[in-house]
Amino acid sequence: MVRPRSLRALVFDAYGTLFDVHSLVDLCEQIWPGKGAALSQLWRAKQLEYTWQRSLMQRYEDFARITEAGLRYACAALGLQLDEERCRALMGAYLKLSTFPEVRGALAALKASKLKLAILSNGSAAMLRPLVVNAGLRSLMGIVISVDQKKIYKPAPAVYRLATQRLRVPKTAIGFVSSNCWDACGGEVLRLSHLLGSPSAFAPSGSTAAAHP
Ligand code: LAC
Repeated sequence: MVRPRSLRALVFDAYGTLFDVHSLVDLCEQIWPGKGAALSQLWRAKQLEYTWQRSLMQRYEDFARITEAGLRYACAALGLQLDEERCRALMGAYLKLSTFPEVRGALAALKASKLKLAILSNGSAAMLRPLVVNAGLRSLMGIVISVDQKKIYKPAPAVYRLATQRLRVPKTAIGFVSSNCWDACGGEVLRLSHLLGSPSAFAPSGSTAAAHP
């Protein structure tokens, strides 16, 4: 694999970039037929909204609690009964999300090209560790960085600085990969090379990530 000479490390967002949060649709569908896709969409939207609210209020809560709160909201809003057993099953499944099909091959090729690879995620270590292991990515993705150390969520600038601190690589030599456009824009604050962003409704105006989805 050919890579820019200046690039020494690639840092990946986890949820939505490497791991498909909507791989839970099938399980949601089994529990509440006909509602799986709607539940998964609302759950994710609320989960993210809560992270931004918590950061603004400076009242951090662990991502597992945020994720569960998002699930409870989404079920209530859609009129779906969430008992403790269902809640445990869905939260357990969050530790076993599928990766997108191209992820394993791409990471293997990048690792072979001697790039340092890392995850930088909102997820807590207790969520990310099993996620990486269950997906069989442990040998490819040695460094997993959680925002939990900073007690604030993306896209707060302090979070992206964790990547330069932990990797000990200058920020100009780090590529940041996220399919969450607002996250890619957050990475730009530190001038981490922005490599990928998806066309997303969440792109702040004036950002290059918004201009080049
Ligand atoms: C993460 C969220 C933003 O993994 O997807 O940090």
